[in-house]
Amino acid sequence: MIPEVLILLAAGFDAKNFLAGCVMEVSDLQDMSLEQTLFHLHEPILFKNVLRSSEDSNSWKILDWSLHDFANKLGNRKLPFRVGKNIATDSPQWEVETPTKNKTMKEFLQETMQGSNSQWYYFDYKRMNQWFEELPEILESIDWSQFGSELTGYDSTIWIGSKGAHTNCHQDTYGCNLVAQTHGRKFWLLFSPDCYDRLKVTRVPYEESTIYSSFNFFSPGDREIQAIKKMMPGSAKIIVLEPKDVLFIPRGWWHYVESLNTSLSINVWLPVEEDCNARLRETLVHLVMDTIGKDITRTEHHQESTVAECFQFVQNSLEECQKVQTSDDEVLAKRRRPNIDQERLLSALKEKYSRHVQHIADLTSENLILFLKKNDVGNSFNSQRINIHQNQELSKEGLYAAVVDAFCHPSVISRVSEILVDRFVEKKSDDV
Ligand SMILES: O=C(O)CCC(=O)C(=O)O
Repeated sequence: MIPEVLILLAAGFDAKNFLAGCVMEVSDLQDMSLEQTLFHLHEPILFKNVLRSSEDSNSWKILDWSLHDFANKLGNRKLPFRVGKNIATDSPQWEVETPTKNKTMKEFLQETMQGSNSQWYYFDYKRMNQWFEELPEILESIDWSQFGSELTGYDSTIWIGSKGAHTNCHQDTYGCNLVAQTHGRKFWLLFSPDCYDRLKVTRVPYEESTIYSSFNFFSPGDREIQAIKKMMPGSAKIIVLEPKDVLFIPRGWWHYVESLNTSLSINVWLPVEEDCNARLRETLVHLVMDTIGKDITRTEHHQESTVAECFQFVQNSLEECQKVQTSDDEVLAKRRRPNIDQERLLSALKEKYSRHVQHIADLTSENLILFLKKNDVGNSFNSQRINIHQNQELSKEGLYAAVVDAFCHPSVISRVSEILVDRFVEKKSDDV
């Protein structure tokens, strides 16, 4: 059976495209289930202390286990941890620049919980069903049913890191995101989708379905602080997740994430209708990267393709866009909902889930600085910053990367994809 949440998500919802002025009553909103409500949110939201351990029906068994229990269940299995440094650097410590060390979870805990913390370790962005295939106990210890979804650990991604382990600021191309913090604490910086012209976006280094900001929020300097100062109120947010918290991130929100101590979190990406256009844009980036950009550094997640394969991907994604256009008549129209005023939506959510729903505080340059000082993250402001990319802009490699990056800039790729959609995707007659 396809869970209701997935049908709705697959049907997609882009509130901006809905008829303005057709506003739902709060009483209607109160009848809506949590999973339905999520699609309508334009802003991230925190479900504080929402996860229940095994005594409840919606159980997260993983919460019953300490990190040492978890390590015992993994036994001698070696996991690849990326190793970075807890120092201030000018540019981000990119994934492709951090070497990997294989360690058992026990070794990881021994080293990071007693060690000096001069290095951070991150077993990150790992599909649980690939890494824990023969450990159903672990895969079944995750349960998203509280959010109206039948998804479990088989569909989820895991992140295990020590203090300072971080994911550089980026936007995921697909879906919206539910993140569960099960152990330790994690700091999240969030920026609304329209901040991209302030965040110095880059596709270099290249990771499929990830658009990076070139800012270094681990040890931010003046340019990061200045950029934050110029952001519109409400478009930058800050939150620390603690065990049992769940964060919902709507489609397109940028995020920088950092472990404040040894931490474990799990997430699922939920598909949305607009993913088909995003897929087309990704196939175009893929084409550039595997042709003129084939010498650009990339993460191991990327599978190189021939030119013919790249064009096949473009064609497939155009066909998918066409399918979504035509099925819109039969399926999607029924699932369309009127535009929902966000404030009323939030107040209805709070009324219904008052114990858990919490607003996320706005980020100011002042609270970012306070945060960094209090937690001693990256020792950024007063310490010597290390330049790990000497004169990259002036070198031949720097120019090459800049040209490929310009071809892959989201505004360029969006325009190319629009032209292709106009040319190849037939609109419904009433849209023409
Ligand atoms: O936890 C992290 O380090 C990053 C998580 C993330 O990027 C995501 O869930 O989309």
